Amino acid sequence: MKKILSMLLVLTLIFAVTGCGGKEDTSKDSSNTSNKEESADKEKKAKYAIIVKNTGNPYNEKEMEGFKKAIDEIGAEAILKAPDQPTAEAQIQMIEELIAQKVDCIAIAGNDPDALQPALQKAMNAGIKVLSLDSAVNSDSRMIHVNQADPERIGRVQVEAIAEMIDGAGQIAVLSATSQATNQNTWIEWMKKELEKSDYKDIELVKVAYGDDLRDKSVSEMEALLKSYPQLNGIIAPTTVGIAAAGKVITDKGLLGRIQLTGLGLPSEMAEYIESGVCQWMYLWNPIDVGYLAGYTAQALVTGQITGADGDKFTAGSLGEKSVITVGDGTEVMLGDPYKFDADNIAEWKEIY
Ligand code: RAM
Repeated sequence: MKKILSMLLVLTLIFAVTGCGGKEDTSKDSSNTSNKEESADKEKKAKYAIIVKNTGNPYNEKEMEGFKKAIDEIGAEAILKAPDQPTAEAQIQMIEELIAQKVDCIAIAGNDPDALQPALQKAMNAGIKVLSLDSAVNSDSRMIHVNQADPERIGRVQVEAIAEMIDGAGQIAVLSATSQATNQNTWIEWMKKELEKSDYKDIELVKVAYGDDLRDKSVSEMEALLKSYPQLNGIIAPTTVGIAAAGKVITDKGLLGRIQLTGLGLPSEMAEYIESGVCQWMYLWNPIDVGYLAGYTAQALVTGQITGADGDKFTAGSLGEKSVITVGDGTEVMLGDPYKFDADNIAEWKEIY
């Protein structure tokens, strides 16, 4: 009996092994097709997350809108996140949540260049593709950065503007976002370099103030600047929250013509101040496009089309072909040039962003 049982067992095993082998051979082609289907399916089901600087800023909302538009076009799932405060701590908590959720990609507008590194490296070690947009994290914390425009141009053009508005002489101050924001800090560095030119020898930068991209804090920082520097002639606010707050304070205090204002503003928020002359002109780019470009950059990383290396190329939906270039010790993809908004074109743009 024992012999019969062990013979049966051997026969069963032989059958199982050959049966299995046969199945593998004949199913090769169909398994290839289903692999393709599976990866297309996986791409569709991929989860693409974006973390912007903070809530309550229409610029960040537009950025998320553009990101979602790209991810919708791809047919995947977009996860949109914004902390209440523009801090690294709040973003770290969100990164941890997204790692636990096993997302495929995290795109982040960093509230600090270095503080997010451990969390973002943890994400990359877990196979999540990481990119920054708008405000870069350091090159060890990401695979690529999506830059809105050339930082040197952004910085220099704002100094050129305020110098022209105050006729080349007087005191100016900068009303910025947070003291840790990579984008604003880089632009301010370029402003300072521009100010070294002899053309600006009669212009004094008296202070860089931080309104933290919070509306009320930006208003009170602007009021404090006026109090501390009664001779102040001009303000550069390289943040959409700051410039709108400064426009409001100048208007409310009846300082039109006495204090000049320029910087980076959303046409929808600044139209009234441009129309009144409080801000003669300012600059920006399309924040919807910044988010949209980040969405397609994310897809190119997730599908393995690019690795974030110099020379990589991909098609960013309706924005067309984009190339990855080395900047400093990391790589970037760039949206375009900053755009000038003034009384002649503001009516047209205020409806868009
Ligand atoms: C604010 C944010 C954002 C910046 C714009 C110009 O909305 O700080 O990061 O790019 O201003």
